[in-house]
Amino acid sequence: MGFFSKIKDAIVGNSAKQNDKYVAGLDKSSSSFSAKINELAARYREIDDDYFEELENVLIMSDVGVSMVMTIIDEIKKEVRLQNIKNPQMINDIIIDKMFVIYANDSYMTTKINYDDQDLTVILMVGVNGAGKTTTIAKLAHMMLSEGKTVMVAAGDTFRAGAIDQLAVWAERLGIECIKGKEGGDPSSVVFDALNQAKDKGVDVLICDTAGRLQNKVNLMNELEKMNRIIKRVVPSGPQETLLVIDATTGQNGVSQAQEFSKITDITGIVLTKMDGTAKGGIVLSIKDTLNIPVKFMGLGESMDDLQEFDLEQYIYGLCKNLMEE
Ligand SMILES: Nc1nc2c(ncn2[C@@H]2O[C@H](COP(=O)(O)OP(=O)(O)OP(=O)(O)O)[C@@H](O)[C@H]2O)c(=O)[nH]1
Ligand SMILES: [Mg+2]
Repeated sequence: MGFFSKIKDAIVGNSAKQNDKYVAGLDKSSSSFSAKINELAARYREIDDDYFEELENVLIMSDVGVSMVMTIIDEIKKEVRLQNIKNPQMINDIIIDKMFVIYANDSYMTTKINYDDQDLTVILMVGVNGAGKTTTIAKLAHMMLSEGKTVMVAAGDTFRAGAIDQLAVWAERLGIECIKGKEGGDPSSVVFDALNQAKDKGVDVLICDTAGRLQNKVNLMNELEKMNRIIKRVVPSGPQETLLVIDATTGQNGVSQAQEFSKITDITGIVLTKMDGTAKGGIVLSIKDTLNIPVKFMGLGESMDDLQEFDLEQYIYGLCKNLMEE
């Protein structure tokens, strides 16, 4: 059974299984994607080369990524031939299936945070400025607190004016401790300080903010290397997670940024922020295709509880629900 039918059976018409946050957060992407596919189906009487060319454009415009689109289109063509489908109205389930079968079958990718039972879990947040690192730290901390974990944050962005206060304000709201240094100071020494305090107090998780903007790539690389060295000195298995935060509204630029970052430091997971602000939800597929790093979380709004663990079925449902309802 394909994805389409599986998800349809599991989620459509079963409101208990529908995650409202996904549905609301992906509304822009969903409306745009479904509208375009439905519009194509209405305009074409028969599935022909022109139809496929337009379908290709729809996928590319949804930020799926060009090479991935080619593969998907090839697969759809094969299936259409195999099932001898002529009517574009009948193709929705094949499109959805082929888009996500590749994602799901390729490899199993965990979306769980790699918590350390034996030691402090250290999470490093990286990404270009404005991507949503600091906000995501607050959201993650909020999520962990609600799971009963103890959390501390380190204001490792000493570069941008106001960055320390921004994190400190979130920490106060969350009722957690924020370890900070001076603006313009050495971020690694802030992190070192935070590591020791977190260990002393037996905290479960330390989340470290970093600067998005350093003058150049070499500086950024050196900075992150130093931070990693210092973390390992205190927590040999750390950082257990280095999460790269990407602004989904930047589309293929975001994907290029991710490629650059993955050359600079080992990334264990991706957080896609501002999914609520984009109409091009296909970026998830593009990231999988170009980087093969799991998307672990999605930001679907600006408030504390607008972070969701990435769930492929909910994502597909959120993105394609208008194609699923009869
Ligand atoms: N709509 C929406 N806005 C978001 C989301 N995540 C972050 N933002 C907003 O994006 C803006 C930038 O977020 P920050 O968390 O400050 O980004 P940053 O990566 O820490 O930026 P720098 O500290 O400058 O490097 C803020 O206005 C956030 O409220 C999201 O999932 N959805
Ligand atoms: Mg920040």
